[in-house]
Amino acid sequence: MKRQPILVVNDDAQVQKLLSRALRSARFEVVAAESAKAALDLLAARRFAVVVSDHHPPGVDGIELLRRIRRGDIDVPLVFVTGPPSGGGDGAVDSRPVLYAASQLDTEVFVAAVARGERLSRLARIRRTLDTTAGPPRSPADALELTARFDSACAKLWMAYQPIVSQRSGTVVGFEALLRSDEPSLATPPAFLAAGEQLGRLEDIGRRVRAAAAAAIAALPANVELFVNLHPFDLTDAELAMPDSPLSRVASRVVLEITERASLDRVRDAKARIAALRTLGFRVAIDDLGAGYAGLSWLATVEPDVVKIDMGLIRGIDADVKRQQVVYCLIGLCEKLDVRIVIEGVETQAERNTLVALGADYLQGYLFGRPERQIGRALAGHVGESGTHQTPSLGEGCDYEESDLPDRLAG
Ligand code: G
Ligand code: MN
Repeated sequence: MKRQPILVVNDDAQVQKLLSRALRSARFEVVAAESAKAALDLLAARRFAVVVSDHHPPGVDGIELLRRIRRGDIDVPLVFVTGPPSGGGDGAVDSRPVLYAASQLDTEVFVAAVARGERLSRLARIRRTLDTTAGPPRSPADALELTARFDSACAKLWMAYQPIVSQRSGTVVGFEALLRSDEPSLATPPAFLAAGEQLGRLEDIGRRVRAAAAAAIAALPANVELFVNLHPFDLTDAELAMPDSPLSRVASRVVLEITERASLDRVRDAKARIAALRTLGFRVAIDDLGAGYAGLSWLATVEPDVVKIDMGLIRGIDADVKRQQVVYCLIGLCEKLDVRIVIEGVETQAERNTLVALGADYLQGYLFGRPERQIGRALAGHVGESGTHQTPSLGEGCDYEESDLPDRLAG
């Protein structure tokens, strides 16, 4: 693991020099900041192993500095350097063993505290990498830490938008809004959602996602739908079903995707809640069909308007007769049930051609467009003035090769 530098915050040039020299002679790389603001700017730009500060850095008090540092980096240990009278020892000053008080007069104690801080910093990073648990936080300190990371992830939440393209009409018919966060410790949607579930704060995510999605609809032509992912527990949030919530006001343009990955069975009255959403004008999709358990029984429980087929069934479908048979039957089943079908994760032209040959129309995947932060940019890249899909490699409408299909499926 690459060694990270120590950030020393002190406005007294004399003390700054003393501390930096002590650390450098112990082979630490040191970066100096003369104010709390300068320190926070540096912390926003890169990671440090340890932050060294006195109790009263200029601008803010030490605890406030700590609070602001924790917003950006929950792990970095802080060594508080105290004045002469209280010095000595490196005792922890809060419930997490990451805070140290060390006297600036005793460089040996000071350097030892920073060295311990650096070891804790490494351990915390290793733990973060390994920590995939989804149970409730193990201790109040863990809960505090997870809360801080979760708050940071919420503050840095944004949505990416990926086009869904009709092969028959050659137009973009919709976009899926996908959750993203710039909080490094909860960077993937599953990690972010697992933290929300652990803390009982999934509705914080759901409300932000829906507000962002509602705002994004303004950028879309009237005939383009927005697909918004719901966690099954979002169904229990009263805000979702309120007629005057931001998303409900544009419900007729929204398809709510419910993923089967998390269990809908744990939601009481799920069927009635979904029916209430339909009354508001929302359409409802089953997401990732084919990826989890209980997939097909959901067709009866949810009675979806749309089914989205998981990309696991699609990968390499052009060379896999079994996958072709499964998808062919699913397309037929959805036709019978009068359910629209969207196929996810189409990456290659060969997959696309095979799917079109099997009768698929609405496709989504990297072949047509990656999730993009700017929905306008995604539109500009894929839809011309007239709303026509412009990806040149697609060819015209439904012009697939019969040879893309194995004999027993063709005709
Ligand atoms: O579970 P859900 O279908 O909502 O998740 C969609 C995820 O799949 C998104 O995170 C998106 O970035 C990713 N994705 C979208 N298109 C493709 C694709 O063509 N290939 C792969 N591997 N991933 C994709
Ligand atoms: Mn989805």
